[in-house]
Amino acid sequence: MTSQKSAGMSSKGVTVVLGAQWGDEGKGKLSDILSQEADVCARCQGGNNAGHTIVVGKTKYDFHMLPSGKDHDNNEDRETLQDMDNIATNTKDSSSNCTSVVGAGVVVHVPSFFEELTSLEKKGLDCTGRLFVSDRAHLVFDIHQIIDGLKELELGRGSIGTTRKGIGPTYSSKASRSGLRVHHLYNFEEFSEKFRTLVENKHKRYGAFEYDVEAELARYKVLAEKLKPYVIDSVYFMHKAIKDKKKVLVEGANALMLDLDWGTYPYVTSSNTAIGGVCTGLGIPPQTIQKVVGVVKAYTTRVGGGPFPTEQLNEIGEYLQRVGFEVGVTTGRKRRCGWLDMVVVNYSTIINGYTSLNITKLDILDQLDEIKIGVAYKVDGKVLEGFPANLSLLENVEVVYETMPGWKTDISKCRTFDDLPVNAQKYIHRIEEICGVPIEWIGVGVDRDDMVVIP
Ligand code: 2SA
Ligand code: GDP
Ligand code: MG
Repeated sequence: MTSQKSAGMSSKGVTVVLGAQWGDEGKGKLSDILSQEADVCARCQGGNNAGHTIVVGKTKYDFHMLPSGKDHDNNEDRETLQDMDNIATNTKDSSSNCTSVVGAGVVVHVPSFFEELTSLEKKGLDCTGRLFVSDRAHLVFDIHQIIDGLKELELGRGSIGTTRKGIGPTYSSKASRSGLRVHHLYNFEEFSEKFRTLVENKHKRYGAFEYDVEAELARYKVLAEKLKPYVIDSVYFMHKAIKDKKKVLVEGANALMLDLDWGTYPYVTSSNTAIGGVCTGLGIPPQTIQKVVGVVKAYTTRVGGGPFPTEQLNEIGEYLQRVGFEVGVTTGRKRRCGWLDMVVVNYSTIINGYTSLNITKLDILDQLDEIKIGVAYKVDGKVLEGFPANLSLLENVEVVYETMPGWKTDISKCRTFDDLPVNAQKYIHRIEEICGVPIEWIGVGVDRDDMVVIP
């Protein structure tokens, strides 16, 4: 294997975890592992469309809008960071704390924020004093969620298959400069006026639908006060954390192939899920980013509509769905499944510049006789150089596969590369060879500890 200094976060600057395929690669699990050495874990884009599952011993946590990196074990002896200045001056052992930041690029549905928080707290995760929300983050309202559903209905058979969490309509409001941000909540007169205009304009576009504006405003008056202790100037917070050499982890949501610009448009989400979204969503300069980890599932999944060249609409796809328990964390939809597509991983590597990879769910392939890797796309017998922008072309590519023998062995107890069966090692080597990025972690099970670490 390509040798690395040490598996973990970069010793300086910002470490970023990004999905390299269509999402659900297991970013949450890696973020959780890294958060044990992080001071700050931030989300930079997306909203509660994301679903990150973390398993620590017998406890399963589902994160949607909140960053997964929370150091779930160490709640009891933890010192809390009560305000943004403490982050800079606090010099205690960083392994006992990780503060979460919902960055400016995230879209926040405040009622869901509190629902998620309550459900995590019920599982014993105390977020007091270590969870903050940017005052620049845009607000998702129920009206955005209603419109998400209406837009999908309008699209009919060509629908995107969104999570209906209002993500697209909220980013639309942001881009058309009619959105409301967290700070607007604290001038409630201005907030109310803008909110009424927003609703009025949506009715003009989508016609009559039930929406009680005054009840919503009354609800937000209460929510605004409840949210107040969490609201910060995240630009200053992040700047100070970086300046004071805190270990900062950025947890990507969704994935490269769902990026608004680089994904399979229009079958994408509405934010920049690629590396660019880290800078625009957190207001941090690119040179602060020292390490970019690409998370790659050992096969491919996709939830929602859109082309998927290596999809297996057969017993292999069914096997991967069943054994990999490929079900949406947010919507409960079955995920579509297929072979690992290295054309996707290579494209994603070019854009995100991964410094290392985490291959996840290798254990799901344990029972297969042979395993295929998509290594190229052909059109009219010619290999394509890049990844096609045109979906009609993408839908008609012929995938060139390499076939490798399976290992037919339970790998869940493997903890070092040498523990893996030879055929599993060969599969990993081949991935590394094709994309030219060192592999630092290999997931072999759901639990935090089920990870082969390559130092
Ligand atoms: P949206 O709701 O506007 O962001 O949907 C647009 C497309 O983005 C896809 N998308 C996702 N794909 C994979 N995982 C996601 N998170 C959940 C999970 C999804 C779920 O972790 O399982 O529970 O269904 C996610 N979020 C958005 C979506 O399917 C559309 O294709
Ligand atoms: P994310 O959106 O990228 O954080 O991924 P999700 O949490 O939506 O989906 C990944 C699923 O796979 C979760 O249920 C994880 O618990 C699980 N998972 C992550 N890594 C592994 C692994 O290496 N092996 C197995 N069997 N499951 C894993
Ligand atoms: Mg997910």
